[in-house]
Amino acid sequence: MEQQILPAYLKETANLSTETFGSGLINTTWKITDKNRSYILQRINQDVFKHPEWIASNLRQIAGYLKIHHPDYLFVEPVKTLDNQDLAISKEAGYFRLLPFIKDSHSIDVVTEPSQAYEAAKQFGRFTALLEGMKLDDLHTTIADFHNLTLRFRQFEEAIATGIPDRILNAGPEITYLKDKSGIVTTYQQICNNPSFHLRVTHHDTKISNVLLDASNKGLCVIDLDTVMAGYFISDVGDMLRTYLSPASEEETDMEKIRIRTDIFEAIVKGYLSEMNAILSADEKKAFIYAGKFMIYMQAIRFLSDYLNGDTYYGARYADHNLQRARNQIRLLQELEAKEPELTEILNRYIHHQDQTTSI
Ligand code: ADP
Ligand code: GN1
Ligand code: MG
Repeated sequence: MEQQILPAYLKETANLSTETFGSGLINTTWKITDKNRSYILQRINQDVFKHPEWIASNLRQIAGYLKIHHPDYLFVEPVKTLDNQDLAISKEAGYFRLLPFIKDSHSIDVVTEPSQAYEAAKQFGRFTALLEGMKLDDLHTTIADFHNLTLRFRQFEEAIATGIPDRILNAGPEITYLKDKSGIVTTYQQICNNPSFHLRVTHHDTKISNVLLDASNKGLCVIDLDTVMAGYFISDVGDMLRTYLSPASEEETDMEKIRIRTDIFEAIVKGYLSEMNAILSADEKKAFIYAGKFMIYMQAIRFLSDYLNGDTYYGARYADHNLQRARNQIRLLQELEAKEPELTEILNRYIHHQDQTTSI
């Protein structure tokens, strides 16, 4: 599939080598290597992104803003097709984009050291901070209601009402548990109505593999920008907490391996606030740990809804895969709640420290 699209971008395609790359669940990614340079080719999943041209438009707007206001930022802009388009379109295979492969960069899939969490959190914070002056109206909403927890909860209730009967039975304890925790949805609704919480340019997919690091493991920039749109900081901080705190990923089926690493938590706080401290309101900073609950809970109900509906969104590599993923997220939520007093102490120390620094 990838072979047929390359002539749209490159005059010479005979000697290219291609390999599938990355671990995303939604788009398909290849690394394309030429004699002297490499590219990343991506096929945009149109079931999820109904308007790929909106993603292209967002990237153009952001690139334009950064060129004027922060010209030194390494923003990975798509390569234009030979006929100067942002996307290559094939009738059979859909929408594609090509990116320059950033030389000497790499990404990681699992956080093993606090320094990695610090670098990533700093990069995601920096991205939002640099774009603080950008008009949100200039950005399209590439997935409507993507992190709207009220809607996700409604979809979960629908799946419980209309999903596959055997699966609903099978997931009884998980359904009960998640319904009982719907206070997390209520808090989200309060946040939406609280004028101290602000919409900003938000990445919405802050897993560690979406940060490019240099050879000495310093953060270079953020990538995987399809879901960049207006949002609350709880989306970005929350997904970092969700995916960095535990040494075991969302794919882990041995629940004993899921635990919260407080040193990683501190690194996320430090890294994110190193860029966002002056921008976030006091109420927002207080919601830092809630952000983790928000994203873990949302992912749990998304995985469980998909299980009940027959794995149509995330797919499944084995029977009950999405049920297992939901169980994993439930365990992570429980572990986070158990550690909340300790994490709050760390957060308070840090917010306090930051405030003192600012007032000097
Ligand atoms: P997905 O997560 O949907 O597969 P990404 O855009 O995150 O897609 O790309 C997958 C991986 O490819 C990244 O984790 C990173 O390792 C690598 N990658 C993506 N874009 C670039 C780039 N411009 N330069 C270098 N590596 C990249
Ligand atoms: C999807 O494509 P990927 O793997 O980066 C999903 C995220 C989920 C994540 C869970 C557009 O992200 O919201 O958190 O899976 N992206 C979309 O692994 O639904
Ligand atoms: Mg990615």
